[in-house]
Amino acid sequence: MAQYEKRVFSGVQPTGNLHLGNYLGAIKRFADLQSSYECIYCIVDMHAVTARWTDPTELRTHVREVAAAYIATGINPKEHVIFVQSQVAEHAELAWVFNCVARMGWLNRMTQFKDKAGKNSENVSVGLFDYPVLMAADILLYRAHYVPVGEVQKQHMELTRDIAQKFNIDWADSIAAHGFGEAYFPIPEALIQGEATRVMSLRDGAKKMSKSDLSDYSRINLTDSVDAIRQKIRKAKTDPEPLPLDHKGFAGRPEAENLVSIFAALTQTSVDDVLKEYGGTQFSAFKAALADAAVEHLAPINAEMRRLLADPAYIDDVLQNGAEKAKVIAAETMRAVRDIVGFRN
Ligand code: AQP
Repeated sequence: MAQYEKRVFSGVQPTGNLHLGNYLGAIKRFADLQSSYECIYCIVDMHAVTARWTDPTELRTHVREVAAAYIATGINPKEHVIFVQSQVAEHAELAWVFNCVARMGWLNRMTQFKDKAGKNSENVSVGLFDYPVLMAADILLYRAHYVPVGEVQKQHMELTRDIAQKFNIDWADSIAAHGFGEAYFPIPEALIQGEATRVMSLRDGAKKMSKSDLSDYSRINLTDSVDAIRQKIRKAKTDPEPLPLDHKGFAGRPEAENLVSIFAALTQTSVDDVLKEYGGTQFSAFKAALADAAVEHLAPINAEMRRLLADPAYIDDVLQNGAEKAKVIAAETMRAVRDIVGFRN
């Protein structure tokens, strides 16, 4: 394996319906980072059960789907690490230590919990509330420097940084005494980049595109056929006005802004450039161009995912190898953390 100075970590939940938002907001950039950093990409099945338990067979199928998406989008599993969170017990172990570092007030401020729990906060699992602490453990277990994520994870990334900082301060003497210098955990940086860091639902520009949306027409799935992609874009909600000439024209038009941002991200241009070309155009013409761009971009990924999913033994092999590599790093971190906090090794 090549030597890299810095490490990247990110994860995706195997909750089915992997969509264009997951792709443009996160997965698309995973492969781009592998030439500069050591990359560790996780399939976070322990997060996937925080909202509800899934049928075990379905969960394993969804795990393979995320692995297939990682490989199909260009991540090289020989050079980098693709693995499943529940195969590395240290994620849960470090999360416990961090449960005793994080403060209730910090977690009470997490807006994603409020959104996901809604009016049902007394009845959701403790795991859903604690999700951001487990996420901090995922990242810091590998002492990662960079974390490519969508905009929705911004607040959780700030919490991860707070946990790393508090751990480093609370245990500063022990960290130094054990030869780790001034700080044990690096303070990780979120990479929230691109023109589509928050892709919205195709049915409602005020709602994020989401795996759990009951309407399949709200999202483009990475496994959608060419016909389905074209039909979903044709039916996407818009308004009767033509495309605006500049950014200001998006005021009160979230669906228009969403489709233009998706087009910019897919064609690797900027929203401004898209408006230069399509400003004043009717949506019917723009949607046809958007559908072409989406198909051109997603069809090869879709075909490669299908090819990989037809060979589950290969995917399982990649995941087993990945878990073995991840376990080496995770064990080293936990050994150090046990020394630092006074647990026995
Ligand atoms: N709509 C989105 N636009 C941009 N990025 C997004 N991400 C998720 N939705 C969008 C990013 O995808 C990565 C993996 O997400 P996740 O599996 O942790 O799921 P999530 O953030 O809870 O959102 P989902 O996928 O839509 O699932 P549900 O239905 O459970 O809410 C993350 O980097 C995320 O930011």
